[in-house]
Amino acid sequence: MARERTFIAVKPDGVQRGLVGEIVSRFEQKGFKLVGIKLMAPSNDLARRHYGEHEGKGFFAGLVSFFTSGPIVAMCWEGDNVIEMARAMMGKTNPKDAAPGTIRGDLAIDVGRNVVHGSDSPESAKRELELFFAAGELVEWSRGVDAHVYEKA
Ligand code: D4T
Repeated sequence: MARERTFIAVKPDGVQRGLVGEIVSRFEQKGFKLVGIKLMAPSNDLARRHYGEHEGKGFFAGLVSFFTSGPIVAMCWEGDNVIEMARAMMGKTNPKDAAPGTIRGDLAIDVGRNVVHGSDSPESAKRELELFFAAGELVEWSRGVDAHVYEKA
C-alpha cells in the first residue's frame, strides 16, 4: 500500500550546527521511513524555484542567500499523514512561537535560522520532491518493523 511522502530538508544552519543526526533521529523515532537522503549544495536557481511563492517579499533575497550558503540535507520521509505530522514535529515557522518539544521549539531561536524545512501540502510535497530528487534516488524498500508501527501494515 502506498503511503504518503514528504520533502524534509535540514537547512544550512542545521548542517553547520551538527543537528543532522538529531533531526533524522526524530523522524526515525516517530516511525516514519526514510526513502531518500543526500547532502547537497543548492544552486541559486534551485533555491529560487523552491521558495518561488515568496518571490517579491522582503525576506526573499536573504532566504535564497541563506539557503545557498552551505550544504543542506535533502530527505524524503514516508508514512501515513507524514506531511501534517512532520509539520507538527517541526513546530511553527518562527521558533519564538514553536512549542517546546518541537524541532524548532527545541533547537532554534530566529525565523531566518529555523534549521528545517518541510512541505506544507501534498501538492508542495510532490513539487519539492521532484525538484530535489531524480526518480532513481528514492528507494523502495520494505520494513519488517511496519507491523509494529501500523495496525494495518
Ligand atoms: P519552510 O518553507 O522553510 O519550511 O518554512 P515554512 O513553510 O514553515 O514557512 P514559510 O514558507 O512561511 O517561510 C519560508 C522560510 O522563510 C523564512 N522566513 C519566513 C524568514 O526568513 N523571514 C520571515 O519573515 C518569514 C515569514 C523562514 C522560512
